[in-house]
Amino acid sequence: MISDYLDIKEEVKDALDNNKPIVALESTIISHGMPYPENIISAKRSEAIIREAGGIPATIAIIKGRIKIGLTESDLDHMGKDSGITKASRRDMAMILSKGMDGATTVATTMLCADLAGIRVFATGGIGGVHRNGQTTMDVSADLQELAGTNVGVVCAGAKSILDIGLTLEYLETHGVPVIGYGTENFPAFYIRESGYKVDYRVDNPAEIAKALKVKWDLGLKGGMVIANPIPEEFEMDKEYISAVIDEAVESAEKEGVKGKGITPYVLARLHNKTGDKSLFANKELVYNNVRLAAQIAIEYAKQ
Ligand code: PSU
Ligand code: MN
Repeated sequence: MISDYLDIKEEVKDALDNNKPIVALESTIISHGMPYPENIISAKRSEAIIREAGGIPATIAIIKGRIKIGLTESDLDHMGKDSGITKASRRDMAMILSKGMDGATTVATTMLCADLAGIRVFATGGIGGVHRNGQTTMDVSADLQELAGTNVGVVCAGAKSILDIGLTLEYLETHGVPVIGYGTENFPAFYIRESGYKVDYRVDNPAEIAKALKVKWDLGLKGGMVIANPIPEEFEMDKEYISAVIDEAVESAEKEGVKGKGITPYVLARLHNKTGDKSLFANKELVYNNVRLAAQIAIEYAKQ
């Protein structure tokens, strides 16, 4: 039984039983996406924003081989402080659970676990995608495959241009994943509001997004939806500046021979170091902006 592997926190269980709005949050962003202690500050602030907006947060992680749906404060501290926690993507789940290990859930595994629990809305910073040169290396984030098949709406600030955004959008199109722009026609690129690529549809209010999710799943169209929410203007970074830093970080990863699941965390850490934490500040603000929108979508979704 699936329930044998899940520990659902009491308030999340209550929310599930009573159709209250819930927003799932990932833990790779805590353990591998941001440095300590900003990672924990950001995780707690995200939960608080969801509550202020009238939702229930459910941060997801694997602790001692158990899938936790909703973390306690000490769980959050553990995920942020312990530097040895494995980044858990879909392929890692069975081993991490059977060995009783800890695992930080990526977008892919947070979707997977949210779906197991019955949570339909999830907020993060940026999704993984097709890496630059992915047509040769075949480095395509498992996040995209999960979006293709798992029924969870993912609110994000687009994808970082450490990836090939054009190929990422092609992949999503092939797999039937709608890409929605919240208040914009342009697919955002994390630190900047416009990547130069278009979204499939622009939607200007959370109720319309909730309706689209319901219609999609009512029709039996399996898979998620990318709800791309641009970073607020006041926090947007300078395009030339951040592009140059990203190029340098991607080159450095190549030169150092960083491979596989180590690439994204390596590049993120390098960006934070090279920008004197300017990118970390932007990262936190765009996450807060995303969790706020996700709470509004979850509230509308619960009304249907
Ligand atoms: N992008 C970010 N911050 C992150 C991640 C991506 O800006 O923390 C994390 C997410 O958990 C995402 C994962 O699911 O990296 C993708 O890793 P990979 O490229 O190895 O699939
Ligand atoms: Mn990869």
